[in-house]
Amino acid sequence: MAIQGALEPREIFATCPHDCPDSCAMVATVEDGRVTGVRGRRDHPFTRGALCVKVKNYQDRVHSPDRVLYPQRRVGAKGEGRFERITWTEALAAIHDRFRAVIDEFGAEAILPCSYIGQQGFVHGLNSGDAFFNRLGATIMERTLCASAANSASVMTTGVSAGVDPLSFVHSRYIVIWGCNTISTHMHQWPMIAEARRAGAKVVVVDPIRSRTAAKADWHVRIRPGTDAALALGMMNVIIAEDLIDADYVTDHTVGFDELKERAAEYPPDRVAAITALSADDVRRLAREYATTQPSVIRVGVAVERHRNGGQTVRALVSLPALVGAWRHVGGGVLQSAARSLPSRGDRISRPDFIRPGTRVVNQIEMGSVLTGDLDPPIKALFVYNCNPAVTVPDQQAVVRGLERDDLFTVVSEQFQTDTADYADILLPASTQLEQFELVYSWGQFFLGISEPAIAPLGESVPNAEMFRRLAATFGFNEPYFRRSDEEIARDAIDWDHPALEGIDMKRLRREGYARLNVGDPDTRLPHARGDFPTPSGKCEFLSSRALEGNLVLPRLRQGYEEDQPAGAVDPLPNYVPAETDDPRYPLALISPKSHAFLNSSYGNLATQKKAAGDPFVLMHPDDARMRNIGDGDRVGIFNDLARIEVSARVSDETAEGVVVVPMGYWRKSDGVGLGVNALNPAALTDIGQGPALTDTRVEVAVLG
Ligand SMILES: Nc1nc2c(c(=O)[nH]1)N[C@H]1C(S)=C(S)[C@@H](COP(=O)(O)OP(=O)(O)OC[C@H]3O[C@@H](n4cnc5c(=O)[nH]c(N)nc54)[C@H](O)[C@@H]3O)O[C@H]1N2
Ligand SMILES: Nc1nc2c(c(=O)[nH]1)N[C@H]1C(S)=C(S)[C@@H](COP(=O)(O)OP(=O)(O)OC[C@H]3O[C@@H](n4cnc5c(=O)[nH]c(N)nc54)[C@H](O)[C@@H]3O)O[C@H]1N2
Ligand SMILES: [Mo]
Repeated sequence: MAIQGALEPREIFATCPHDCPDSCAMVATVEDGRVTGVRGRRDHPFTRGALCVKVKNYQDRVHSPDRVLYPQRRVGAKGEGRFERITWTEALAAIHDRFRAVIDEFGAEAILPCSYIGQQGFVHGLNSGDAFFNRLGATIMERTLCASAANSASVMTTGVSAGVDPLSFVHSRYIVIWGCNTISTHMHQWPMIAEARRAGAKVVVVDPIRSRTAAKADWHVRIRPGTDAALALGMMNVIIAEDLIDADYVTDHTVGFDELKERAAEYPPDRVAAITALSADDVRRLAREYATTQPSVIRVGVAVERHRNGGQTVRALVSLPALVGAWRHVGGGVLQSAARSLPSRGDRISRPDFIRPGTRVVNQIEMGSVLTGDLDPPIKALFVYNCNPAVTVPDQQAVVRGLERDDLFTVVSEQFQTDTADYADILLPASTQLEQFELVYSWGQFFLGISEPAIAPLGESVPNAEMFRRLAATFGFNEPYFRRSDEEIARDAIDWDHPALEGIDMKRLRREGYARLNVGDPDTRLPHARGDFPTPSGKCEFLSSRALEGNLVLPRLRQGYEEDQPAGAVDPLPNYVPAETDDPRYPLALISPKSHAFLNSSYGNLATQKKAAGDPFVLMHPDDARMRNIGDGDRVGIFNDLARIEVSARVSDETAEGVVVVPMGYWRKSDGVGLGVNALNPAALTDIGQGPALTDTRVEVAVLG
């Protein structure tokens, strides 16, 4: 345990549990069994002591009077959210009996687990229930709500590489923040960018809106949503035509340059300008500056992968550094997901060996149709933990129709009574990070963090791992595997013998709270100066052998299940495919980025963050508003064929003409109309990685009369 004196108040090491690239090192102060405060650890080289607006009063989340603290059983109608308290024994028995009845009548595949990264740890996170559900024989849910398109696309191109260390950004001289709102969504990266800038770096933000980050950039490249691949291919066109490539690097460390050159030739600046709403001069300028100002680095945000062409977009972006030899320099290259630095042992977490051959796989984005369509066998039982699909999954009305089904038995494990929890038949109480032991990875930096329980779980809440231990025992899964303690699970989760973990063990983590992985010194680290791309060819694959051979799927997101795709299903070269969105009734592009004060839908119910976020709104350009007689503050309806939602208009040139913005995360029950922005987003999938294609959504907006 951390700085643990015998006397209160005690200080306990924790790591922020949220699905965020930063994974902050924190200290919690405890007095009389209560968490009295949290603060960031100043000594952490990446997070440096600052906590964001979401987490800096984390004690209020822990001790909120709205916590779900006891098992409960539904008493009202589905969705009414009325429950009565029961015991854990009763809850487990109810789940067991109903699951068994479903299995007897429909088979185990009629049971569907649904989780995401409400908790970003190895012990209680995304995969904490996999072994249980694999053993049960349940349908596998492909969990692709976030970065699966980009992860698959990156792995296809540069391999299982973590890319540039965010701390190395201080050495970068040209920083392209591409579809990422750093200041809101991973603010701890900003000080490194600011330091680089003081040393002369130029900061470019590619974003359709003047986000908090774009407002601070040297150059805001205001691109039309969903057209980033065309811009990247246009940059390649210019870089190749003007001979700005690093010819030696390309020859020695890449595959498929000739083919890429042909593809890029299809994207001259004039054509790209017409697609992206930028000028041809801007395309040329970005290409020249990016290629010639070294070290240049690209920070890829999730927004660029959020459309049907999202995977290929990321392929194009992560190909750029190899073309110009950016990888030769410290602080040169690309950062998409740092998590690939960590040698995790997915096989020991998810136990894919428990999966019965041929088990059905469904996709989380399509949850609405999965729950309402005619599957054989149908889904008769649903188990939700670590996620809030009633808010975060597209085609919200279909999801809700599914959850409303009287014949669907739904279990929800939650800290709060979310919009999803309202539909539970059995609601189970989940503990928070300060009530449990956890080992936390990061997808934005190279540190591993630990959390010690600062207080005992409140009420009868339990950490996820304990919930699954209880469930496994109830179902008679007697393998010792299902009895592992939290610490044993943490030990199993990583390959501690891997060179990245040299000198790091649990003892040290418990003593120090965090440890930097052995991935090299950020001031000298050069992951791909000599190629060494962990791809099948060992090179940066402009022409993807995985696409040619058909092996694109990331197993971790599928309960360990791996499936090959047919060769030829995916274009082996980065490409741009326009969204088919020319319905004249819906001329406005809708994007739904993260809220500054919420963490996805988490905190959407807590006073401090709700106040900071304000009421739900749509941001629209003054010209678009004028054409529709919409004034600032007017109540408006936003609609398309899927749904209609009502919010207030915020008229501002922060957004581009033709682009409307409704930040995500507001709860249905608190947004005044019962529908959120995901009601307008169809359950469309990306070209690679089966992620959500949210950015192709088109809508119309009208003032409410
Ligand atoms: N405050 C806060 N922080 C968070 C989260 C949160 O909900 N709130 N969520 C966490 C999670 S799970 C994630 S995945 C990360 C994501 O963090 P980011 O990668 O920053 O993702 P977004 O906020 O979705 O989008 C970033 C920017 O991309 C822009 N954008 C939208 N469409 C396009 C497009 O087609 N092209 C380009 N170039 N730009 C586009 C948006 O206007 C937005 O400013 O943040 C994490 N951190
Ligand atoms: N329109 C639109 N939709 C989006 C996005 C977008 O940008 N726009 N972003 C997408 C992205 S990037 C992501 S990552 C997803 C996120 O989607 P979700 O994973 O559904 O994220 P949250 O809304 O944060 O819900 C997580 C829930 O887990 C609960 N939780 C936290 N810790 C624990 C725990 O230890 N145990 C249990 N049982 N529960 C816990 C929290 O209370 C919270 O309600 O949303 C996606 N959906
Ligand atoms: Mo995410």
